[in-house]
Amino acid sequence: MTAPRPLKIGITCYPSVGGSGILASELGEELAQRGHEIHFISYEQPFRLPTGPRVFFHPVVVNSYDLFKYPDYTLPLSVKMSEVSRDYALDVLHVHYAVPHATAAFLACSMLPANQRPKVITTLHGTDTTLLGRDPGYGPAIRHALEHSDGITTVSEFMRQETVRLLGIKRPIEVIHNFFEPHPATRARAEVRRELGLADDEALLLHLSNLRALKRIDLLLETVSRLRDHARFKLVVLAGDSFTPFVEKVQQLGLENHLVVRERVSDIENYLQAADVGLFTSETESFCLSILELMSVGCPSAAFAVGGIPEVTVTNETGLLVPFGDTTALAESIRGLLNDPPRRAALGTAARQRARDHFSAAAIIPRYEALYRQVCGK
Ligand code: GMT
Repeated sequence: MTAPRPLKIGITCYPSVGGSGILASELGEELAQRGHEIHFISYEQPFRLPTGPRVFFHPVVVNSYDLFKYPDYTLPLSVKMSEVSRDYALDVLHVHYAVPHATAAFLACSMLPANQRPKVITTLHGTDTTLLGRDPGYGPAIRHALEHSDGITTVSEFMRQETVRLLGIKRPIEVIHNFFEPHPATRARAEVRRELGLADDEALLLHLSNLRALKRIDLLLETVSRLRDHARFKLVVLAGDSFTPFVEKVQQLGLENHLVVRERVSDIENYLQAADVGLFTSETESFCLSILELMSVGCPSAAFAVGGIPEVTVTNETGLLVPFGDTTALAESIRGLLNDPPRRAALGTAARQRARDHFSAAAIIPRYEALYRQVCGK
């Protein structure tokens, strides 16, 4: 049997630091390694843009006009998507995060003759459904774009159910969980811990996020302040945005000596492998890619059991989950883990195995490839 021909795939995502953009970039990298031709279309190079053959980047140029009170991105994006689809004869346009990417894909296809239209796959990542989906100014447009996508995927079963509940989508929605494939660390664990100022007997609690309101950094700081008198540790925050708004709270809680912040880190594997426990306090997450990133290097996390997080990590097997808002229980969980290195190691080993079995590139990329082939065959 001959191998199926490689596909030409356009990927539109947010290029900034954020789970959906990271996932889209890694997906493009994995697909290119499998022989497909990948065309990223966005206003900037994705934060972790893969390099190598078969990977292209097409910038969207947005001009500003005095006439407009609000700059428009959707129209120039849709024009670029239609041009790239036509010029490179794309088979598939895969858009990550519905707003405005799914609408732009719909417009892009409308601008092309029927025989030049790529198939459109929309992957819903989180607040495109849970926040914008319930906004009357966005919901109907998101629903319309989804109804016209050739395939819809969500990154967790939680997200699938929310999409049905909030947007009333009746068409099949395929759950394809996120994946993560760690690159090898380039610095030794001891060196990274030294750089972060950790003493030999201090544990490294790691938090990675874009610090948006729903990440509940207030609860993160509250949790570590409860831990302060019971353990030797530093909280390291890899921040995708400025940490300045939280400095006052850090001072109020007297946590200055327990906190290290690094902004816009791109070599995250170096920090992942240096961590002892991950700590997350989001009020909602469709998935929480950061927990998976830590699992993939054998590090368990403690978090609130919200949204899709229980699909990613299993409490008492690969990490620890407590009810939302219970910072006392969260601090207790971490204290238990720090005081019991064999248990921490066992959870970490199980976490790495679960990441490999369920959320590795080998487990997930064939699912996307099968979906592309299925819609292209229609
Ligand atoms: O939906 C968002 O808030 C943005 C999005 C992002 O771009 O970071 O985050 C979502 O997508 C990630 C990748 O699929 C998930 O790991 C995050 O859990 C999810 N965030 C939320 O659901 C709040």
